[in-house]
Amino acid sequence: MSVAPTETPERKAFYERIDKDNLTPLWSVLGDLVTPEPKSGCQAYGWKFDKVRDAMLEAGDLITAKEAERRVLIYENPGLRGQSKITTSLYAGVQLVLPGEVAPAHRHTQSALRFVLEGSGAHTAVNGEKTIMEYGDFVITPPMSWHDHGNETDAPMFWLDGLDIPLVSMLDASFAESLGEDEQPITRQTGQSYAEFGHALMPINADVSRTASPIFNYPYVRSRETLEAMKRGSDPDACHGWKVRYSNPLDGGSAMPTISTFIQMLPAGTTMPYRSTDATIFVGVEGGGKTTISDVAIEWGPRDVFVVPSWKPVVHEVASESLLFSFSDRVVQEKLGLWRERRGNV
Ligand code: 1HN
Repeated sequence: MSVAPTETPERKAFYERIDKDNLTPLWSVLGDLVTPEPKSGCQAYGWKFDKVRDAMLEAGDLITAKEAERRVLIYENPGLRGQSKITTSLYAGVQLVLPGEVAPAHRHTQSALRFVLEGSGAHTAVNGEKTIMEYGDFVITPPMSWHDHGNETDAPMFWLDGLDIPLVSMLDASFAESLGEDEQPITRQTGQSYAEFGHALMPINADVSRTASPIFNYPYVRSRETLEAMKRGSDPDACHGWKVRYSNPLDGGSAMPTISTFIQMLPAGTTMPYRSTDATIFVGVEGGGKTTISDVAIEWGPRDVFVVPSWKPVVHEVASESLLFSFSDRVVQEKLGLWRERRGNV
């Protein structure tokens, strides 16, 4: 759009006069409001897990999971400091639950995802059912579902949390409450949701109008099997390798209403440049390599997190087969008719 018109003394006097009545001229701000391309404070950036892990263990000495409610260190985008955002629309953090600890039951309108980074066998409970978490598992807590976490193992458990907090704040739609108990009552068998909905079957009376997936733990062993089968049966996509999205078996849509989630296997080599309007958070799962986002190169390995802003071209380069989990607000943009992508160097 055009540059702002010059400020004459008469115009300036006028702006100051109307300012008192909370009015402002569009022609002074239009260029910043409606840009020819996405323009964001969000920056390309990466966090090494080893460093985050050390800080988390220090936090473990300073505060209990119960006192903190959630013992989390927030990944703050360097271009959005002080806002608890990893991208303009999404929040991410690393959570630590030590042996014997509980993170007490609560619920909120924000959707949350967990992606397990370290440990084996701790649990999360969602809407009356427990699930045991393993490395690479992807777990969801849909809007307003009760959730609490516990670690009955003898090792610390770390996972990445992704939430739509900035999106919900923008809409002024935050509601939250505590249950008042550490753990919610368990009314379903562990693994029941996956057994009922995870095999292309579902109970005949299932409520298919739910906006989030009835599966709340997508186990890594299954995701990996799918990617291995795709690798055996098809050529990799030039931009993405073999890539799948986590879907809601009720309607084929996104597992959560506001956050899209993906896992991909990259063959050894370099991907074709790719850009899309959904700023994306990536998590290394296996292997590792270098991802170049415009002119910023980020080295990553398992458990490392990096962020790609909207509409910045991305190239992944891996020496051997590597896996990446990722999430973004793509589902929201698609529903609003805003999502765009571009393949190749154009
Ligand atoms: C939350 O409920 C969890 O349940 C983690 O583990 C992080 C950050 C902000 C608000 C709620 C959790 C959160 C959160």
